[in-house]
Amino acid sequence: MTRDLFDDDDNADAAPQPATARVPLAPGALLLRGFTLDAAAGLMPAGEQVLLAAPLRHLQVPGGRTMSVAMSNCGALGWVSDPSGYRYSATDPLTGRPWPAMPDCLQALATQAAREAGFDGFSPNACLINSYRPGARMGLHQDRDEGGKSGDFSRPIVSVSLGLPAVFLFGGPERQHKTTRWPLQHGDVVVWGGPARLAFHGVAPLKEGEHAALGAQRVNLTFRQVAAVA
Ligand SMILES: [Mn+2]
Repeated sequence: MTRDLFDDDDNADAAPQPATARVPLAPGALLLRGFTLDAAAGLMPAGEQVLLAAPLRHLQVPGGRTMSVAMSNCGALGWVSDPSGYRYSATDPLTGRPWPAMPDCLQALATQAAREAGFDGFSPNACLINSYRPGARMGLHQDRDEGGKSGDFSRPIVSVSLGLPAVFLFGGPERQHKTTRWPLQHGDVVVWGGPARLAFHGVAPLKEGEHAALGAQRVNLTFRQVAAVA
């Protein structure tokens, strides 16, 4: 008997996984497997340049806890947190300078991924760079600092995974909604917008491992189009 390569009815674990695929996570949310696999080698030097000018750092959240994920930004605006709250800022509080410009290759990737997911005209002005070391995690949260005073959530979030694999948790618009778990690999991109834009999401604690290009680390680039900052 000849078995269809992608017929996984009888044993999902044994079915070969295509290198690229479109996987719906929820209405408005799409995982583009391997979307940036070919471009990944070019993205990493661009990211390294950004981090020379705006180093990774562990931010404090309101309440005083320190995040396990190290962060930086590029683009006109960067997401920052301190004991007084979360916000977007045009300057890096660590250096007092504007954030490094968003490299063209990153901007183009984000626009292409958004288009692929059905969101034309995405033009991000903020790219948050998150570095996860083994054990680092991101608790369930919504991305809602982008809407500004007008509460404009018409633009999607584009999230690029590089380095070690991680498990992405994706829920609904209320914290108590059940979450589903999605393994993310180097080169995967998740786009969520429309009815999924304010979905709660997070990342399970990163497992130990070593990635050929990035070492014991997962780097997540998330692109946002932030409404005017007050
Ligand atoms: Mn988020």
